[in-house]
Amino acid sequence: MGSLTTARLYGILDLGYVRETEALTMGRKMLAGGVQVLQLRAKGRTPHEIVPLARELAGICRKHGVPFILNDFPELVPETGADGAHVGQDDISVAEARRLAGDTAIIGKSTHSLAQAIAAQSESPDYIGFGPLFATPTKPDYQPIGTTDITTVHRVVSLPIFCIGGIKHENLPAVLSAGTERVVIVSGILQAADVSAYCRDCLALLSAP
Ligand code: 3NM
Repeated sequence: MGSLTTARLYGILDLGYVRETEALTMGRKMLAGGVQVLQLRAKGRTPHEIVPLARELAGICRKHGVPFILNDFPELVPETGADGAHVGQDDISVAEARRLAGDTAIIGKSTHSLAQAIAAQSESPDYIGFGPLFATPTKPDYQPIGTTDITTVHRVVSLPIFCIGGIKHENLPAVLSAGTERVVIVSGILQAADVSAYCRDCLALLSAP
């Protein structure tokens, strides 16, 4: 399986943007484009709705050697074959998520400030999200934190840090210049005219020396 420690492009398949019937096709396009981590985000859906789709996505991701992460629902990790789960600030602890998901599961945690990122480190997640950098319709109620703390967060937090929120191909060079190597992109990917090409173009920027 690909490793989180080398992953630079993390794509989220958010059912707020993609119809359930299109989700597998979209997942395949994202993987063909080279996303190195894939998350299923299905806010408001029940486990009953999530499990069949998650199982299929887990199988496709496994073939590509890409870690597959469920947003929330760590308890569904064992039965879906997902590689892990992502929890938010208001969700259960990393330890509790790990207990539900299994010892070898990848557990990620959202952080929305430098202070939260530092606090999250003591919970030992496998990675953190850091954002939203910019205002985003995908998470409209969150205050953007900008890019000024990116250098500091990388200095003080020794976990893989994925910047998130309002990141697109257009502003990726500026985000990278602010001091990160890893990003999560949601609407930029899902609304692209050619999803795979968009992912490849982002990866080209992310992999540039
Ligand atoms: N989490 P887009 S921002 C799902 O800051 C999510 O924790 C965030 O979507 C956080 O790439 C975000 O469309 C939305 O802006 C990112």
